[in-house]
Amino acid sequence: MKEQIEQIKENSIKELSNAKDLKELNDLKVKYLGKKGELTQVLKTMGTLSTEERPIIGSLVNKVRDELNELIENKEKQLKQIELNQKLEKEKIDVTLPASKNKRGSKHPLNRVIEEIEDLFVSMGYDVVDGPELETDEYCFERLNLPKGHPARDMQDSFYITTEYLLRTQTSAVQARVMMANKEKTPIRVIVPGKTYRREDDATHSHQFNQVEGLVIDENITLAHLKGTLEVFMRKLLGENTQLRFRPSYFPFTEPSYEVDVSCFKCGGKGCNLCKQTGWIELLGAGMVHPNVLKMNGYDPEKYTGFAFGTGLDRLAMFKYGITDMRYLYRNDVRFLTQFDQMDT
Ligand code: FA5
Repeated sequence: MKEQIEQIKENSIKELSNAKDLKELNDLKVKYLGKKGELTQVLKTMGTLSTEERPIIGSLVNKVRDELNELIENKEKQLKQIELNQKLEKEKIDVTLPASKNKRGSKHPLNRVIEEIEDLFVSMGYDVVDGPELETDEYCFERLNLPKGHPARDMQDSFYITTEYLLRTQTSAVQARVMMANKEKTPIRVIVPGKTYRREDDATHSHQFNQVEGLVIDENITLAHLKGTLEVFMRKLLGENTQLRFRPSYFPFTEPSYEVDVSCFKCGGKGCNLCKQTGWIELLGAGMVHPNVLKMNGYDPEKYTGFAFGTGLDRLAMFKYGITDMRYLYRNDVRFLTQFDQMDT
């Protein structure tokens, strides 16, 4: 039996030393020391031995078992270290590699312009107000001095939903809403950025576009206030050297009315392809609120005066960022939209 134990010891030491991984080591542990393992089987036959042999063989089996346990423990440590090294080797991080780029969204050029305008006017004490895009004929036209059948209605080709409801053609509709909501309360100082709709579609006209409206009503408001306000507005947006030119025009809701041009910010007024060699770019409609409009919407025109202006935000964004076709603004092409991250003023 002694030889048998020595043989088991020899075999197991050889096999354990050659174990290549933890799984193999564990299988060998079971093979030799497990419940049905070879060494355990030897212990079970102890009953057949004489009383003299029993303690000798017993202590020999225990010694071998202790030796094997120690061997397994050491081998286990060694294999674990090897596994860890292999893992570390595989997961090695090259800190010199360039970092992968985070894809960030970018602000739409129209929103950039709207936010810039809002910040400016809020800093001058204006409120930013909103109105419905599905508007009534009453607010879009009638309360702005444009009764049914008025020829000036043809200036804006409209999307009517019913005979009474249409998609608003101008943010001026909100002028009447603000006046009706405040009735004689002054001062009114609001801007209204928002979507507007007309039956038009080409490189410089879109069926859906954006306007920003401005309205101020108080006692003693004059054309000088309008001029000063538009100067601040345009210079902030387009550059300190921007000049303004007021040309007489016609809007049913203002009297007098003006088209307001700004000096071309590309050539500084000398003439270039952007301003079609004129040196000027038409950007705004404006004027003093028509007395009829004041009266119709709850303000005494003998006591109050006001000014209003409106401009197309799409065109403003196009000029500011050098965009050649308005339809780019609505195609949501990420390559187009991300360009403006670097261009902020
Ligand atoms: C108006 O809409 C007036 N409500 C502006 C106004 C307000 C005048 C307050 C007086 C007092 P107009 O139709 O010119 O005016 O449009 C104003 C601007 O909207 C235009 O200068 C242009 O920049 C923009 N616009 C008009 N139609 C389109 C369109 N189809 N696509 C893109 N922009 C447009």
